Amino acid sequence: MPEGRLFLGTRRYSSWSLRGWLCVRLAGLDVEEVVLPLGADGTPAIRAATPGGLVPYLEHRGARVWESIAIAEYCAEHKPGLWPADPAARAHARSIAAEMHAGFRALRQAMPMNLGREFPGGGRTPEALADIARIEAIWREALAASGGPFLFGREFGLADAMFAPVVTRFLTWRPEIAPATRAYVEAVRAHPLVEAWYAAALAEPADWLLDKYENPPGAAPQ
Ligand SMILES: N[C@@H](CCC(=O)N[C@@H](CS)C(=O)NCC(=O)O)C(=O)O
Repeated sequence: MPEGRLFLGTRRYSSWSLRGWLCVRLAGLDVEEVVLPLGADGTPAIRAATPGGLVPYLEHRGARVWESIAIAEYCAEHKPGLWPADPAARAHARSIAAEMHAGFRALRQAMPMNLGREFPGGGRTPEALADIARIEAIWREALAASGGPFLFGREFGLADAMFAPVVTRFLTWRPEIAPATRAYVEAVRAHPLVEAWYAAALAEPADWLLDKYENPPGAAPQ
C-alpha cells in the first residue's frame, strides 16, 4: 500500500508539478499520484485538496509538504546524494535551485510549458531573453565545474529537477541557445524520468487541453 499521495496538475502544462514529481521519484518515495487537471481560470479541486491551493503537494508518512523547493528538501532527507556531497557544491546547488524557485517569472510567463506543442521563435520578449541569458550562465558555470552531463556531475539531481521545466520550454519555444546549453537540454530530455513524464503527458485526455496554453499570446515568431 502506498505511503502517501502526491497531488499534481495536468502534466502537459504544470511545470511545478514536474519539479515535485521528479524529486519524489528520485527519492523513490512510494506514493499514489493524484492528478487534478488544471482549469482555465484556476482549479477549485486543487484549492480544496492542498494547503497552499497549488500543486505539487506531497503527503508522506504523516508529513504534509508543499512548495516545490520544500518537497526537494524533504526528498533529500530521504535519499542522500540528491544534493551534491561536497558542501560548497551543495551550497551552489541549493542556491541555483532557490533562484529558479523564486524567479525567472518573465520566461515562465512568455514561454509557458506545453509538452505537446512547438512554438519556435515565439515568446522572445526582452525580459524572457534576459532570464534565458541568466539561466545559460547558471548552467554553464555548474557544468564547467562538474564536467556534466548534469549540473553537478554524472547523476541527475535536485538542481536538475528544478530546471527540467526550463528544458522543456527551450524544446517547445526554441530560443537561440549556446551549444553547451543544447547539450544539457538533450541530456535532461533523454533522462528516463523526463521521458516517462512526457509519455504520461502526451497520453492525457483531450478534454484536459486548455486554449490559453495551446494558443498562447506569444506563439507567433517575433
Ligand atoms: N511556488 C509553487 C508554485 C506552484 C504552482 O504555481 N502551481 C500551479 C500549477 S503549475 C497551480 O497549482 N495552479 C493552480 C491552479 O491552476 O488552479 C511551488 O513551487 O510549488
